[in-house]
Amino acid sequence: MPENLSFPKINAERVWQRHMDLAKIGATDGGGVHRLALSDLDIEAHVLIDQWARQRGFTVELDVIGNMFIGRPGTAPEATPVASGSHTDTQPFGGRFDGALGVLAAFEALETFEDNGIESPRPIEVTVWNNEEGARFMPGLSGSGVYTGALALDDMLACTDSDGITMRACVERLHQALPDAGRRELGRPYAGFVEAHIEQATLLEEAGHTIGVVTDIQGNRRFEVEVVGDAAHSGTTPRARRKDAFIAATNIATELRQHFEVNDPDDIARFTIGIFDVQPGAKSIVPGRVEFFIDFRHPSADALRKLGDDISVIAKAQQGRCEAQVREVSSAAPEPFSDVIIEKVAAAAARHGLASQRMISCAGHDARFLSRLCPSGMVFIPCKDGISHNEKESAEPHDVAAAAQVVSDVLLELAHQQ
Ligand code: HGY
Ligand code: MN
Ligand code: MN
Repeated sequence: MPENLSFPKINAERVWQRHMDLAKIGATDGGGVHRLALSDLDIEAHVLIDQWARQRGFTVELDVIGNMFIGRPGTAPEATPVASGSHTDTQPFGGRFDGALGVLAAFEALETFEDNGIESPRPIEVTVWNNEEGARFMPGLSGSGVYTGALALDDMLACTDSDGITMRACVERLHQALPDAGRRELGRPYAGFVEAHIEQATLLEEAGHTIGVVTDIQGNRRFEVEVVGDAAHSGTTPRARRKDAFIAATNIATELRQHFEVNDPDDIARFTIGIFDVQPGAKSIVPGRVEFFIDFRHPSADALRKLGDDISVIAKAQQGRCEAQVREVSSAAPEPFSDVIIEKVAAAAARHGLASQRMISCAGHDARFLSRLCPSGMVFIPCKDGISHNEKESAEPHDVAAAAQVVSDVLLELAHQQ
């Protein structure tokens, strides 16, 4: 690493404007963004970023699972590249910064290197990981998961959305929209990865700190619960003869909520039922079937195992005359990030006088899977009141600029590292 490495200043106005321009694609009346993975709007976002990249002379590649790679060559082209990035897909009626910050902070770093004629031995890349949110195609993090070998390509390409459209068809549409993009093979190595993201909680805001130096990412377990009873006439069927799946499912959900509260006095566990589907969903039919989805997260592997295993026990105990089935659909262990990246993020914050603190990530991010491939880490900035996965999500221009500056510094150091 050269002793006298100088760190150029990023262009705060430009990176903010790029956020505002990207947020126009899928903008909602409520001030957020609705841009599901590889929807026409998300493909439009990829086309815009491709245009920006080509205007700057950067290379653009796509892989077979819909990830996008924007490159700036190094002086040692054979050297393994370093990268930074995140995702452009959003939650339904999500925010303007979740994902976009990580892509645009990295893109600003590349533009800053270009503006300053900076050379680095290693090539530097911006990555746009497909389907991070998992709102349209389950599971989420599938672009980075397939790229790093954590998820199987064919399984993910075969996934369908609620209209029966396959991920494969969406990836083909992305490739058709960007016919000049090069092809990237899955799993091409990196020498280091850093992802900027809004914190999506309130620790930084409460502490008055600008930068979160992320040390770990908590684990998760996700479950589908199916409760089957008997559909029946709501006017003629007495209680004694009902197998009401709604009653059974709500008893199960209530018992689970209480169980997770009693066993989590410090409010560390994150237990959420975000989907609750009552079928057939008619006014005069006693529900014969209910499906609901549990998202459970925790920083402790023991707590994930213990409390997660309790879910099917409680479902069976509360099913009454109905039949409850619990299916675990995905899980990920708590992961530490790389000390190399953690220390570079901390040093960059200090270098620019940005107040920082170490913290874990309670949300899932692509950096989790990049950790399988290379030393990886994350940098957080505050978002107002910790609001995210909500149209009201907001961040400040100076915090967005701080994220871009830290990413720029970390990438530059990594690109000079042996
Ligand atoms: O759900 C998550 O943690 C991520 O924001 N998709
Ligand atoms: Mn995100
Ligand atoms: Mn998200």
